[in-house]
Amino acid sequence: MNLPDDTIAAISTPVGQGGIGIVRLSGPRASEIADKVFRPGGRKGLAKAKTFSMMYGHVVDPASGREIDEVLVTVMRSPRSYTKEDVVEINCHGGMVAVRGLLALLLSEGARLAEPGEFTKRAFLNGRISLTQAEAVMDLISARTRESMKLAVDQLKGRLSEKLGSLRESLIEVCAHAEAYIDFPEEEIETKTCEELIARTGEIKAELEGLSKTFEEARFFREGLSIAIVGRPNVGKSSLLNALLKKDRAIVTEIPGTTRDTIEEYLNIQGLPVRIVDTAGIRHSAEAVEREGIRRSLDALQSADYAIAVLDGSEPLHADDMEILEIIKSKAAVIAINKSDLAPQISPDEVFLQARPYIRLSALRGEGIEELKSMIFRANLKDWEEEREGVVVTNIRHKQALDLAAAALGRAAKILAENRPLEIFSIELRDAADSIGEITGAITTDDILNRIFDDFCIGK
Ligand SMILES: Nc1nc2c(ncn2[C@@H]2O[C@H](COP(=O)(O)OP(=O)(O)O)[C@@H](O)[C@H]2O)c(=O)[nH]1
Ligand SMILES: [Mg+2]
Repeated sequence: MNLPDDTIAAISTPVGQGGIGIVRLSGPRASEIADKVFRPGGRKGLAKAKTFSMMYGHVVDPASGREIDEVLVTVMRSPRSYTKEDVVEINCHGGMVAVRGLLALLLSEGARLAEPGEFTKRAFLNGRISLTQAEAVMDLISARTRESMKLAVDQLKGRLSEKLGSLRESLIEVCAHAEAYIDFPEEEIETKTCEELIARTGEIKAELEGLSKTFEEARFFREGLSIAIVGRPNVGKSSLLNALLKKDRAIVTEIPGTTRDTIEEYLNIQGLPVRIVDTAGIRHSAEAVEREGIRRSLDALQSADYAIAVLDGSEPLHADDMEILEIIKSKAAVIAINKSDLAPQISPDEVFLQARPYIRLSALRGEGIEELKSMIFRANLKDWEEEREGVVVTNIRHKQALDLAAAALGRAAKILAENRPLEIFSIELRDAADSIGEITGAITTDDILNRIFDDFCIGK
């Protein structure tokens, strides 16, 4: 892979109005290009500026000599910068015109518009960070809760890549050990050595599987846990959504069928980012528009990680309720028996309730809501208390590669146990090492890089 040699520029702050807007440059010509549009307040230009110093001055259009904005410029020289290249950051006023005008000038002076994530990609290509660290940058930016952010920061510090790096090294050692026998075929491999190789392979496999298993729960902190609120019309689904959010988000009326489409909102449950979807009531007899709403409800239910099935506790169970309970049978779910402020008509020992966690609550009065949140947290994060302090995997790409590596090691151990040739054993081991290398970026392809950095934001 060729190392980049041109100079890129992009707006690094969000689009819109703000106090400050930052345009960033990286590459060998960063300070030269910035200098062309910068009129320093003092005597020194950017080319002479000390690294990590900030200079005051104006951006001037070199063609017309017209002053564009008043700015502060930071110069960070290679290799001690975000990308390991020369980096210049220009802080200008945070209006759309100012930032865009500045960027346009830099592009006309020879910078190239950066692709999404290209600064971080350069930090990776130039060897400053691993691939998992680069991915953590984006996780950090998109984190919705502190807990999510903590996991991203851990990964950014390199905890995961260090762990994987050392596992990969161990694998390569085992491989070298085995290959010594391939190179000297006259030396018969002893049973004891063979057992050792199998044992080491098994240990590494177990570590990989342990890491892969953390994904089950840790992924929720990166992707968010998605929950669908379902139930027949008028049981209080929208009221429950509002109570969970502590605001009037969804329209609540006594008229059945008020919610026609799904409504999505975000919620933070003890650090767990949750995407919650309020759905249209599911019932049998319905006209066309309502039927479309119901279809969407069922879609939302299907794609959700978890469901809250709402019942109206002030009415006896209805055929539609039974149908909904049937639909969610194969789903991780809690049953919320709403309207606990009214006289109860559903008794807890009605059969179906036995098999499911349930809670009585009143969306109207806000009673039982915190308890419901705790139930959701506990149900989805059973092992989290133990796992959260260790190294965890939050990214599906990492999990899939770990699984591939573990499978290859499983095959490898079997090959030795069956006295098949060491050559095949070592091929499986090398495959496993390659899969791990693809996670950290020790081994990479343009394809992997494009897939990762295409999801980044511009200017990062
Ligand atoms: N008494 C009582 N009424 C409620 C409660 N939750 C919702 N309701 C009422 O039930 C009706 C339907 O509520 P809504 O949230 O629109 O139900 P949805 O159709 O399932 O979304 C409204 O008149 C609400 O005020 C509750 O906990 N107690
Ligand atoms: Mg509703």
